[in-house]
Amino acid sequence: EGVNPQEYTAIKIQILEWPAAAKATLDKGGVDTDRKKVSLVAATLRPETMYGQTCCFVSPNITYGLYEISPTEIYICTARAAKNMSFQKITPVRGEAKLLAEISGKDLIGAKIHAPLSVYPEVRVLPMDTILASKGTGVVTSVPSDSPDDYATVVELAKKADYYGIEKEWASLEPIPIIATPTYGDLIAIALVKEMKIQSPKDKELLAKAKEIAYKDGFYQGTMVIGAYSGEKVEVAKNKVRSDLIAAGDAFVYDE
Ligand code: A2H
Repeated sequence: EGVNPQEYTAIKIQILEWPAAAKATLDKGGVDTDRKKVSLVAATLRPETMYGQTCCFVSPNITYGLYEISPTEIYICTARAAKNMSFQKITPVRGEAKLLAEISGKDLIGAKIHAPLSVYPEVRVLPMDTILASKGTGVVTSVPSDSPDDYATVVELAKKADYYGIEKEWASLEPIPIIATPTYGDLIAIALVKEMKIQSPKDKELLAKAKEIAYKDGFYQGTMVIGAYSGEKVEVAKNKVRSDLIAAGDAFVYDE
């Protein structure tokens, strides 16, 4: 963990339909999720891009927990994130996060989910090998229009769908223009991946560079081209979109 505190927006991505493997694990653990809202919690630095979510990534190599947040609500994230949340007034009891069940990221793949603000009302959980268990919640929502990492990952998944055990269509939703910048147009991540000839999610150094450019250009030069603040500068719109998500109960502040 770094010395710089990071303030994330935690996005609640509701599970609409469990894959068979996940269902089996929950049944075995005696966890009844029928009348409860269960959400994957994705940590993001770019709440203003949530209109463009096309899937949600988990790591097939991470074990996630289902944590009871209230009698009617359950969050899915890493144990480390749940512990942090318990000291941020997110769980009912300070310092405690009640674990209901553990589930492998692998078993969550294919879950049908609802990502708040996304123009796609239903998307899927897909695998991302580069997720770090030591950062955020271990869950990353995918915005391929604005995140080079996300774009490189969905391209790879669509290309090798069988290998990853997914349906190609799940990784093939069109990226949505969210932000326009003078230099890179309205799909900055795709422009950068092409310009820098990034071939796969394993091109770490190039992706780090692309990420840096996309982040700065989007924030300082970008104008929203979708949503309630279309036409406004990203610098201004970012916090408005974030506040709206929080007010709607679709997100909360998560620090680490
Ligand atoms: B961002 P920082 Cl559109 N492992 O959200 C790997 N990546 C993670 C992660 C983890 N455990 N937890 C969060 N992230 C991603 C949106 C986005 C993001 C866009 C553009 C850039 C971008 C949609 N994905 O991040 O290391 C999440 O992806 C580039 C900075 O804490 C989160 O924000 O600085 C960001 O990395 C947090 O990265």
